[in-house]
Amino acid sequence: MKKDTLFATAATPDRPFEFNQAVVDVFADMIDRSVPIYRQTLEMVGWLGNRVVSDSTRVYDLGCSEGAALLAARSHVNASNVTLVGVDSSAAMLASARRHIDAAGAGPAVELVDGDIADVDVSHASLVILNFTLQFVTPPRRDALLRRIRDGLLPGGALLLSEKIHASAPQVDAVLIERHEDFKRRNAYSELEIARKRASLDNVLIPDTPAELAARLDRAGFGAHGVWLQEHNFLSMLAFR
Ligand code: GEK
Repeated sequence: MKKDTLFATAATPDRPFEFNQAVVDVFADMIDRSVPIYRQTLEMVGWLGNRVVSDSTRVYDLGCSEGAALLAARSHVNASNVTLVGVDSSAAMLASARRHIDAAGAGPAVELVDGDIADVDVSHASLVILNFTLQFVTPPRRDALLRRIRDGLLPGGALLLSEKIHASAPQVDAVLIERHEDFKRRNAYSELEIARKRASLDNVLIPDTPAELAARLDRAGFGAHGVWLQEHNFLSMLAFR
C-alpha cells in the first residue's frame, strides 16, 4: 500500500480535492488514516451482505472507489443470482476497482458503472451502500437521490449510509474536529498535511448534521433508521425500507 504524502510538501499546488490518479495511487492508505470508522463500516457491509441480501436481487455501492465495500459484501453473500453494481464518477477509481475485483476471483457478478450517483437508476435492491459519498453530492440533490434509493429497495432492504458530519452546536463541533485532527496526528499526518487537506475539501465535501441526515431519510420514506456507529465527526446509519 503506497503511503499518502499528497499534501506533505508545499510543492503540490493548492486546489479543490479531486479523485484523480494521484489520489487513487494512495487511496487505501489515505482513507484508512483519515476516516476513523472506515474499517468498521466495511465489516458491517460484510455482515449485511450475509444477513440482508436475498436471492435474485441487486447490491449497489454508490461511490464505490476501489471497490472495497463491494468486495466486502460480495465475499459474504450466500444468496444466489445476486448482481453487485458499483458506481463512481472517477475513471481512475473504477479502473482500480476492476483490478481488485478481477484479483478477488470467483463470486457473484459485479458491474461497474462510470457515472454520477445522483443520476443512477436503482432497482430490485436488497442492499444499497453509500459509504462516505453522499457528502460529495451537492446538498440540493441529496433528497432526490435518497428517495430513488428508497424506491429501488425491496421491502426489508437496507441502506448503509456513512458520512462525515458536523455538529449543530459550534462548541461540540469544535471538539469533534479537534478529536478527528488528533486521530490524523496519531496516524502520522503533519500539521501542514492536515491543514492543506482541510482547505482542499472545503466546498467539495459538505457535511450534514446528524439531524439533517435523519430528516432526509424521513423525507425519502425510509420506515426505520438509526445510527449504529459514530466516532468523532464520522457517523454511520442504517435505514430500512
Ligand atoms: C469505500 N465508498 O471505499 N457520483 C459518483 N461518484 C462520486 C460522486 C458522484 N457524484 N461524488 C464522489 N464520488 C468508498 C469510499 S470515497 C470517500 C468512497 C472519501 C466518488 C469519488 O470518485 C470517490 O471514489 C468516492 O465517491 C468517495 O467504501 O474519499 O472520503
